[in-house]
Amino acid sequence: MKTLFRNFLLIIIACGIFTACQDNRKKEKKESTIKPNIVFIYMDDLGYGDVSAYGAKDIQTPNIDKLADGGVRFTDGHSSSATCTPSRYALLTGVYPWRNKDAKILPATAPLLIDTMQLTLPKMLQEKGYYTGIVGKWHLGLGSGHTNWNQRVTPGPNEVGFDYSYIMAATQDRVPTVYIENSLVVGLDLNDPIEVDYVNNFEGEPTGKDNPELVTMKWHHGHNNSIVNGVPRIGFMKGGNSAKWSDVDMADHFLFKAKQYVINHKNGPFFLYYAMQQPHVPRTPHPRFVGKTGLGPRGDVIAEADWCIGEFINTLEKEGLLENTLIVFTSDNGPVLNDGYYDDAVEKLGNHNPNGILRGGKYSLYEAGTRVPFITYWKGKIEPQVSDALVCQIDLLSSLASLVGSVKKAKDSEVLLDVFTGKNQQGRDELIIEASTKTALRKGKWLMIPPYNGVAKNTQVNIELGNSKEYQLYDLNEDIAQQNNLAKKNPEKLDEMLSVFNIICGKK
Ligand code: NG6
Ligand code: CA
Repeated sequence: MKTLFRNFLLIIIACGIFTACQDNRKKEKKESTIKPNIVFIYMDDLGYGDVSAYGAKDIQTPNIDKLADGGVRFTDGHSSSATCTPSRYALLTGVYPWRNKDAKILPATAPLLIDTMQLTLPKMLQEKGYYTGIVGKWHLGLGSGHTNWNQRVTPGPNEVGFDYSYIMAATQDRVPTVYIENSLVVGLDLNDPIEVDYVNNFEGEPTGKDNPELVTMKWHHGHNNSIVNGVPRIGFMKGGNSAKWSDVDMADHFLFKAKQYVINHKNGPFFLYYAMQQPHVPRTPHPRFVGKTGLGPRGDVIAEADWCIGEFINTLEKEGLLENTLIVFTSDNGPVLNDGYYDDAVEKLGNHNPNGILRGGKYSLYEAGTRVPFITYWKGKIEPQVSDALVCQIDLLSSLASLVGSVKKAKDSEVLLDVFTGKNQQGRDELIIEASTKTALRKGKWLMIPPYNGVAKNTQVNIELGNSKEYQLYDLNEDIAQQNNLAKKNPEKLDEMLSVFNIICGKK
């Protein structure tokens, strides 16, 4: 009798546990159905004025415009820095790049910049059940300092939160000019090992400097080391011939990988960081885009990128994913014309202004350095609108955490989910912007740049950097082009800005 009773009890307990498990699984399933896929379409050096939805007349970007017209088009959206590595560091970690002394434009041989123990956006999403991937430009360092490109190149994206990675190590103008999939160089023949050096050339290897007869794209400044596909690069490389990418096919190649990723993970939820290489130098449009815009290769690669974005969105649509995918479109920093090659970007510019109405450009503390096209799109969920809210890419980590039910918050990343989804337009109160480790404060519509040594203008790239011996204070409401320095006329405002700046940046 006793045993019968005990068995009966055991059965009841087992049933209880089984039902609880079922309930939990149901809950998880229910929870996962409200988690949208998340895609970042991240451009390289695309300017505020380079998109027709932002006023460009001589370049048409119909596919980006569709996102802008159907989502939130931010007029005051910023990257965290006016150059790539620091900007991407902040995007993925939610930490201001000036807090990390190594967050500068990196050679491909630099060690991984993100601490593998650090919170990252993809790690946060992984914890919430997302499959996470990156396709495209990395430029955040790889390995521990002595990279052997013929073995696993690690740690890298897979160690900081990406389940899948298909990347170029640094930039299109830096060696090694190969793709790396989940830490292995794609198509490498170990009988022809890759060697990379950013200081010394390998004996007998031609360079842009010494062998101008071998180049098909002429260098203007820098970019005179190893020649690959007729393009002289930054850094020296030897071997790895079978693994070298084809520059003109790069856009199609990354697009194919991005589409494949979506199709493979369509049961989601997935996160994809689609980090496109355009319109960074060297600008190498596929032949079918050559001459499309009349603005030379820079215009043509923007048209090419826009086409890729259209194709990518078609894939989401075909797979029935568009209503369940939040897309963030933006750029890592502002525009530059001559960034080291003679490629007609200056000569064929015509009336196009990559900055739009803004002053400065890539490398600059003026507005065009970090104010970039910034769009959020989620079909059926985001009400189309133009938003003047001040937002920064650094805010995506904490904001998306709140979207997917994560309690994670990164140091400098504000929760602005309602702003990103167009439910309100109350953005940040203040933001520290950065250019080559120099910082400035945005507060409300005011911008304050403290005095900095250094040239006012980088004449090689023909961009004003924001350096001045004087304080600079601009009222962006009245003076978006930053023509009237009000520092002397409005000392109270300057003092107020300075004290906030000192508190945030921890300086006296
Ligand atoms: C600079 C390069 C520039 C570009 C930039 C990185 C020279 C003279 N200039 O050092 O061409 O590669 O680094 O651009 O080498 S970024 O968008 O990745 O920050
Ligand atoms: Ca860039």
